[in-house]
Amino acid sequence: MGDVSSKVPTYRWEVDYSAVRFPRERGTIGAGEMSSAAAAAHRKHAIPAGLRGDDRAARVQGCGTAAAARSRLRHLLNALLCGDAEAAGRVAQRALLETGSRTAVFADLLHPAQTEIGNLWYAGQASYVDEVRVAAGVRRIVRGLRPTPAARPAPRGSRCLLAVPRGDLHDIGVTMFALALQDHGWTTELLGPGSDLRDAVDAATARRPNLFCLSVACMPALTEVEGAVSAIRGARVPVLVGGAAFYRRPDLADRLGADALGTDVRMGVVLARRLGGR
Ligand code: B12
Repeated sequence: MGDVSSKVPTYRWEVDYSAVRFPRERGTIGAGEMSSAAAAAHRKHAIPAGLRGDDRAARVQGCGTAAAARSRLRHLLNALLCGDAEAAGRVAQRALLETGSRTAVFADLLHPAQTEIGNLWYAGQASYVDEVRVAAGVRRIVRGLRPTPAARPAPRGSRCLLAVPRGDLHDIGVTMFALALQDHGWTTELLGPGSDLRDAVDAATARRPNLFCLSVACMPALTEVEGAVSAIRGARVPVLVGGAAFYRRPDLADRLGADALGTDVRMGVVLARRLGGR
């Protein structure tokens, strides 16, 4: 494969990146944006040292240095903003080739790209239309990456039920997480965004998976989610939560009574293994 950078056109939105902090340079969440209770909860759930945005993390990504990782992210963003699906796909496929891990591409490239689009929107440098175009491109890439089975999968027969609250359209994160779980040996069942949380409770209590996962971007009434989490845990099924709703309020995971919060797909598979408990 040739040099990706030479093939990616420059988008007219070419952004002044000095104004935008990359998510991995400031950790997973800007602690300054949180209340002290939220910051304490974030520390409790934080990604272990070594998985942050430094050169060490860049090496995990197969990028060599943090600067190379930023450059790859930038090429991807430009291609996605242009609607150049082919160029964007090439950047992601190259990352997959170098890391040999779909989970790494999700956690270290595609998730940060989406976060960056959110930041650009906040900075007034990307529009809603850009956001939708990029999301469509990322969805396509997610579905086009080949499975990369993990060397040490979860025990045979590990089953996970995943759900999103009714009407929550943010399906990219939960799709990535389901695929990463599959690469780590899990059988996954995803309840669609049309289903009620009561359906999720019924399914979890009837099917008794090893783990129940809830992905939330738009949080429904907290009492409703608390009730569902409590009923599922009452059936002795551990509950792992994640998604954009927890970015600035990681304390919500405790409030909901969840067993743990996974702030990205890599941390999610580690926690799933721990909670799945076999
Ligand atoms: C793309 C996007 C959209 C797209 C969604 C397209 C799609 N098919 O998914 C569209 C344009 C449709 C959209 C709509 C809206 N959006 Co929107 N959107 C985003 C954006 C820019 C990126 C989301 C994304 O894909 N992230 C990438 C994925 C990979 O990240 P993720 O979901 O967090 O998943 C990762 C981890 O969290 C983890 N994970 C995910 N789930 C789970 C579950 C478990 C158990 C575990 C362990 C881990 C895990 O693994 C993933 C990979 O690492 C974010 C901004 C941002 N900074 O993220 C806003 C954002 C999520 N949206 C937001 C809002 C408010 C909306 C709207 C209400 C806007 C509006 N006024 O219309 C609507 C709601 C529509 C609806 N009914 O759901 C808010 C949510 C606010 C909050 N809860 O705090 C955000 C954060 C933007 C903001 N304002 O700050 N959005």
